[in-house]
Amino acid sequence: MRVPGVSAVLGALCVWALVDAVCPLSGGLLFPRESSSRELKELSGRWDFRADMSPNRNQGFDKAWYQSRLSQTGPVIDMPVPASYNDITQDPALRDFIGWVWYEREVVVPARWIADEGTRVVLRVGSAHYYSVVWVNGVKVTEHKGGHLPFEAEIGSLLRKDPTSPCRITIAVNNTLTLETLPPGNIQHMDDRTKYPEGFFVQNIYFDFFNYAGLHRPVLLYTTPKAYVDDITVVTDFLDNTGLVKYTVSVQGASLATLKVTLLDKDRQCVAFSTEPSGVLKVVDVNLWWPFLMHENPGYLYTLEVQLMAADERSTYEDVYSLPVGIRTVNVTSTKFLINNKPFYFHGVNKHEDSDIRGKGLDWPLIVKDFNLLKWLGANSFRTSHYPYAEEILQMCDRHGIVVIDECPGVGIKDIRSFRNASLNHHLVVMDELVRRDKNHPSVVMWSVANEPAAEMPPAEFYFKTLIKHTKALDPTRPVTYITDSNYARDRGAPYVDVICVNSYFSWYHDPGHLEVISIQLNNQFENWYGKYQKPIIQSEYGADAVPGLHSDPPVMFTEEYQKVVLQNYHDVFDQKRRQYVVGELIWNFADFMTSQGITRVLGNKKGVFTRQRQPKAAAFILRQRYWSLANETGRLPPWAKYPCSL
Ligand code: GCB
Repeated sequence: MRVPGVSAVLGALCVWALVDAVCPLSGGLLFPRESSSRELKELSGRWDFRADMSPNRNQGFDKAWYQSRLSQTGPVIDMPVPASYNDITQDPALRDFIGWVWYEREVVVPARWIADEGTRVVLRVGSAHYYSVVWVNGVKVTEHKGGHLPFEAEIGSLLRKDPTSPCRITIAVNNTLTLETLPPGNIQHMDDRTKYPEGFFVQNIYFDFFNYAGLHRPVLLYTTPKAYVDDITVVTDFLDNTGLVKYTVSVQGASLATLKVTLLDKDRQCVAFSTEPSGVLKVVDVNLWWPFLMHENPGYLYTLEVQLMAADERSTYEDVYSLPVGIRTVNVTSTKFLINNKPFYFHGVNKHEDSDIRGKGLDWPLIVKDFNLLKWLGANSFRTSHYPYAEEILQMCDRHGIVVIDECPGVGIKDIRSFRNASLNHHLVVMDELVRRDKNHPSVVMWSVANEPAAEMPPAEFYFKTLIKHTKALDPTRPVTYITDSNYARDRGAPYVDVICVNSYFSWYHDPGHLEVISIQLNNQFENWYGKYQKPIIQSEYGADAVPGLHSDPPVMFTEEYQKVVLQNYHDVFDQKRRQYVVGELIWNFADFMTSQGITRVLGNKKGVFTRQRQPKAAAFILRQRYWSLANETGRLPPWAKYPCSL
């Protein structure tokens, strides 16, 4: 009895390996938006659900659970979507479940979508962790490898085959992590019957957050006409007062099409127009996209409205898609990170998609609360540690001018076997998917291809050289990095990154309890890295755990005072080095978050400056004071945001 269906998982892996090999990304994956030509139907809410608890976790496939209603093949429970399934019930077996779970929902599809042969009906899954297989009315329509990124399938032609049957969507999701997944993991079977019950196994992971699973982001149906705008790519620049929007539109479903490409300002006034599928739009008296606290009018967005007209022998088609566009540039020198040619200093946070009950499930109240807290803190940036966040969150960043380092799920690449070609090939595909999804967000200023890999291992050099080169080829306009915690002298990928991002936990993981070492060690850290590479440096993580409500003076580890003093000691060094080549500081972490159980984690990681419920610890006030004074020094604040005297 081998759990969780290792053969099934491996079988699935072979299929995916094949898909990866034969299907390089084709086409776009524009965020689904309603328009005069596109309709949208959200499938959020209650779904039927069953975890496959069979010993090999493969019963669902053996018994073809997708062929009939899930409730006909066994018991089902209610499961909200979007949400992780782990914390929804009282069952520890479901919280810690590894293997396939099954979701099902029957949907009423508007009759006109089916009747009109000129309409494409697309089923989109915002993210499902980790492997997914999707069926509609028992017919497999797609599969996808990897959480945190969307995937979709056109299902209109299938629905039209039997317009009388309802649209039953079945999604099987498997959260098993292997040495070749991103993030990597490893299933370990414990065969010593004197210690473990039969079938006992654990999922080893090499990252510090709970491996939440399920349908994490909205599942929805949307329509486009048969001839449609498939993808848009914009790259922006400016010269004096003139903004330049270089764009490319790709069209599917029509060999001949006419286009109208209109750039509208905030008041919906046309500022530039073209009828070409690609070109450069010029914007006189441009309003640039500026980060929060760097300008009195941050996050200025134009709208690129693309209108397509096409015809075939049967019909005419019109499609309209609107894309928000921020005009800005990003450049890196040996000492500076420049946005719109002005030095930008990251004073921000690392986050997680994580909260009570819903786990990693998208939740609008939480998103808006977090943005309010970011602004309260005076944060101008965050890193999407350690995986791509929901597109809805990036849209908020675009709107509010919050700058983003966009990270792929390459966290915990620690085992030398995870540097092999199979892993690298998958990592390249994930970067393809990430850049395809996020390339048009002005808030995204840098790609991070990994967090704390074992960069000192010999194969790391080829791995990161290839990965970074690939990412730069996908997007030559943004710098690329990965986050390191290795020794400057032995890090094999650092020669290839544009910005050095270093994590360190002096007086915590090293010399615990010795606050007096921070200044020397941090200073040396910076001098060593800069001395060797002459690239700008971001302190991409630093911090200390604080259990809210624990106090001690003099400070002792795990108290709010200790966390506060760690921060202050780091800040003193940042203040010296930011005048030279340090271009940012990102606290670990914005909020406490759940991890797997372990002897160093008390109901999760407590390095948040906010609790998991988003209440401030003492450190939050220290950070707030600092960030607002940094903003006063380096930015141009709107009158309403002047350094509040109440601080
Ligand atoms: C790190 C990791 C992060 C952990 C953090 C910690 O270096 O990048 O994922 O949560 O340290 O608190 O240990």
